[in-house]
Amino acid sequence: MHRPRERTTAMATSPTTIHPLTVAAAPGQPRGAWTTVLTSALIAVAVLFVGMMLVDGEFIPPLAVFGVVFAGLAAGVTMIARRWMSAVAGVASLAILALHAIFGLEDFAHPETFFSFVPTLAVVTGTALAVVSAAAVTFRLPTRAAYPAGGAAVALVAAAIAVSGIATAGLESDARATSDVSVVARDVEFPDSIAVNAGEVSFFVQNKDRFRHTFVIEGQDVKTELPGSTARRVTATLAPGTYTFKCDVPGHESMKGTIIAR
Ligand SMILES: [Cu+2]
Repeated sequence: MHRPRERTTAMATSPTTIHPLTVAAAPGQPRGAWTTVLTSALIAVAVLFVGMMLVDGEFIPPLAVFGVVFAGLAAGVTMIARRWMSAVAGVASLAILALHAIFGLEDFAHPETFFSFVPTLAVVTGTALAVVSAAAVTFRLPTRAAYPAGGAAVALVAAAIAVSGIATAGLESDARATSDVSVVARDVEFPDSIAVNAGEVSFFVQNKDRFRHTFVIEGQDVKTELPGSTARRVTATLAPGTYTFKCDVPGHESMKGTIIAR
């Protein structure tokens, strides 16, 4: 009986196991360039999440979890040099990228609030870079673009810090008039209720948080952006009755109260 010798021969004569992370090296670029960029991006995102907690000065469970997960992914990619590990890091980064793209979309329109604009942009940039480099490692793409991609990400974040820093520094709070009704936003909370005299009402809304809020009166066509650490005057004409006011920043659903106009 004829045995398929070719197959055994073929197996025996293929002794060179290609390292999973071996990719075609471009001139001047080391073979593991994408892995280096991926690891750096994962560490940067982990540091960002921990940094956001430090800036806020409090323990925020989701940020702590994300920080630990991304530090773990960075360690995993470094220690487990397998393509599946990079793929896992890529999928996790894509999830965080999607989350921030949805919840942080409005932040991009408001560079005048440094502590909303920069963290959101940095997380989106870092996770996007991680997704791209994880894909490059997983699918063994040429390393030519690795360091330029990393450099572009760093340049983008640096530009965002400069632009947002200037925009934030240039902000001024509105002046308060004696008849204004005071409303304070602090620690992602608004007061539960505000009593006002019906008619033309001027609110003096102070945002005591570093990040942005909004002041919206439902059904009254009143919506004011409240940049971090600033105050805005908002005027509305209110007939006697009750009105719901809120902040409509995604994730700030707890910032809701009632205006009672008499
Ligand atoms: Cu808010």
